[in-house]
Amino acid sequence: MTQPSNRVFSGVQPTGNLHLGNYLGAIRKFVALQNSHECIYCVVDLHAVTVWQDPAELGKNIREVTAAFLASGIDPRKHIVFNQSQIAQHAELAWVFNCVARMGWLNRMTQFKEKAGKDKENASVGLFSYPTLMAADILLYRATHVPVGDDQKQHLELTRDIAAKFNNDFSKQITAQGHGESYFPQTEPIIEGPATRIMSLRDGAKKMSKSDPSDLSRITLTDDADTIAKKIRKAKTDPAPLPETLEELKARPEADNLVGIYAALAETGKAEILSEFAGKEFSAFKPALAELAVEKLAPISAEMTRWMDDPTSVDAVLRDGADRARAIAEETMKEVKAIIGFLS
Ligand code: AQP
Repeated sequence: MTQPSNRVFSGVQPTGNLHLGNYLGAIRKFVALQNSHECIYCVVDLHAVTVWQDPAELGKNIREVTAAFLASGIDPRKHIVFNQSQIAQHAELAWVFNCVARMGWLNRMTQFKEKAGKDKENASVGLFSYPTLMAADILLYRATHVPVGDDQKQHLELTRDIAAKFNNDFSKQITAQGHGESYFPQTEPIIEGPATRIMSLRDGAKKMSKSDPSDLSRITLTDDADTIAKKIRKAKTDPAPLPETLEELKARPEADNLVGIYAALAETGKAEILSEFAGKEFSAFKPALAELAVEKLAPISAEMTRWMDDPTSVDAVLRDGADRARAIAEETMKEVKAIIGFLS
């Protein structure tokens, strides 16, 4: 199989509470990339079970992420949408990468430290090796680009390190088997714009996250207009009016976050938002932000509900996507096994 020149891969975990950070930091970028790239978008359910998932909820959450993809404008006929556990090769390649990656590399991963917290001994082995599975997701399709939020930067660097070590360890076989100098590409992350790290509405120092115990910390894609307005009204801010400059804004994390959300929703920059709102109180800014958020999210939410009410169609999209993803995955794994020296 020849190395594709513009293939995008990315994923979202079906862990419930899909939020504005997931949308602005990832899903909206997925949509935009469809015009210029061949895209593969995955509901990463194998990643989800690295922490406990209620079996009675998991299926619904898988469909919800799929519904969010479709409602946001991802076209499953032109591109591929599927859930990870349907393709056994993700876990198979992850095993190979567990043998390529070094313990020291994984020990440096900050997301594991944050998620495992103080109780490291009790974290699953899967949570520790999460980044090698993520590398397998991406490299199984030899993707050239991965749109993600800022929190995934370190995992993308590890993916590049794993690809480089595999290419180096097996360089003779890779060349001899006609793949040129390297088999896996050096995948480029796409992390840009004002929404690479949306922060909690309750704490400007914490990332907006699905697992935050406070529902007021995030706007979810299924919140109705009143809930969105309430959450923005209650968002933590400081008493000063909005500043004139980006420099001043930087020193005020909660204000910076709300201006960043406004800019991302309006598809412009923070400077443009400040030029409109500098000197105004939050009592004027927050209703304008709520109105914009509702305008942008309500159509997505309505479309998500439509898909969620039709699980048979969602499942058909996932099955069709899996069939097309599997064809690529099988080919890659066949070549990887030959490179390693396994008998077929
Ligand atoms: N706050 C965020 N701002 C911008 N982008 C974000 N992403 C997540 N949070 C933000 C991006 O969304 C994509 C999907 O994320 P995920 O579902 O794979 O897992 P995550 O990063 O662990 O998401 P959460 O919401 O923060 O969940 P928990 O609470 O479990 O940690 C990724 O591209 C991610 O960068």
